[in-house]
Amino acid sequence: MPDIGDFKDVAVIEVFVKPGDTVKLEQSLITVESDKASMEIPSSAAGVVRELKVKLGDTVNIGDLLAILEGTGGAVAPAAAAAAPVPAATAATPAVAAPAAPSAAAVPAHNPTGAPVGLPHASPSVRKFARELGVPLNEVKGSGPKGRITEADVLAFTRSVMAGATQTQAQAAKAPAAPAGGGGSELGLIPWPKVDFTKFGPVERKELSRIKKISGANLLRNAIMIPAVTNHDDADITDLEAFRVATNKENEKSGVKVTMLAFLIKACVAALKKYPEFNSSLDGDALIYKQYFHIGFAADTPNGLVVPVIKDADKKGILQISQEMGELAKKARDGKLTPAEMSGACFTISSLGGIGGRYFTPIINAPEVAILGVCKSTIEPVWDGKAFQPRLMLPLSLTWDHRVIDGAAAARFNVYLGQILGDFRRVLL
Ligand code: CAO
Repeated sequence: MPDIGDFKDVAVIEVFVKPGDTVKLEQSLITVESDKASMEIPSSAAGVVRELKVKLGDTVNIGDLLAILEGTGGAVAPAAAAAAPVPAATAATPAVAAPAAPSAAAVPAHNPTGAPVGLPHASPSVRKFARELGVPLNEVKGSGPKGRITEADVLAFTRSVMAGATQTQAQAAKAPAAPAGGGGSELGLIPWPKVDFTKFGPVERKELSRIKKISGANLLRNAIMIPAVTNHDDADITDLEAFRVATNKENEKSGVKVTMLAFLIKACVAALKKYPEFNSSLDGDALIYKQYFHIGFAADTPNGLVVPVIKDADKKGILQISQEMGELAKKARDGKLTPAEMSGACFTISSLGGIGGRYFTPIINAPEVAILGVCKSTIEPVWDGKAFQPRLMLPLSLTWDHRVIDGAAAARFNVYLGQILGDFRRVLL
């Protein structure tokens, strides 16, 4: 059992293999579930399962032996997975945040040997959601990976029952699936177009990476379930950019490059402190206000998007944040981020500043309630009351959950963010 972060006595909720099965390297052996997340544990070796050391309902800890495999040469290897586990696509995993695992794209999708018995196949948050609605999970048909029941399935079931459908009809109601799956029927949508593209020209079919599959499911849920609005604004970062460039010159030898994103993280912490509802999460009819400031940042990797998290950004200086960001971004690109390094974010920043563009509408990384998108700064003519001045303007796009935040608060958040970025001394006030 590998180190999966700060977990103890996690329950085994699925067992995918049985003695006699042939297991590939990094094939999922079991799913474990804590009160926060469920995740699949991959095998650290390939071979034939000689003995399983865990069963459904057991609890496991780091270092526990999960199975004994017999290699093709007859050698026996313990399959306590050494590779980092692949978080399952649950509500608890970051959303935009595609969890990365070492060689995540290379992890083959496992084929469960049979339907897991016992607990319905759903994450803790989905179970909680179902309990709140009084939905019997064992009557809900799962549309997620491996038949996992998603929040959308629970909602679809509820809608069907409320519309007077029979239970069978309710079960038949399909949750929104990946577009190509043709889901969305309960939303009254027409089916996803099925086109034979070869009729029009040569094509090549490529499987989505594991990160894309996981993030896609999360993005779809967040896009459908969150009444999201995006406010666009500009921040004058002329002086801040000059300070950043000067700081980098002074620190040339340190090897740490101060980035605009580090200043944005610090500025967002100040804005989250001033407007605490942006640092909250919905829990039924209540809001959980977080008293910590962990900021996620979207990182583009060859396998897809991941969101590493700078923990306790309020307690760190710009240099430390820049250094940590550099390390986390490298780990992200190398596919070496651990689940712990991608969890716990209160708020996410998605910066396309190094690439280009003006504004965009980022999707909220549930259960967070807002996300800041940043694009490339450009010199703009800004009227100072007497004349136009050339100022370096940074485009900001703040997407927020309208169930928690109102438009006026979002506008204030952006204005305050702009004021801080315009004069960073305000952080001290
Ligand atoms: N305006 C103008 N220039 C900017 C800028 C901005 N807002 N932000 C960064 N830059 C510049 C940097 O100064 C740097 O220039 P130099 O090389 O001349 O110093 C260059 O752009 C490259 O920056 P970077 O991208 O390497 O560094 P970063 O700190 O801005 O970003 C990271 C790091 C990991 C966030 C980034 O590499 C990345 O992955 N961005 C993509 C995130 C993404 O895909 N978001 C979309 C999510 S929705 O699908």
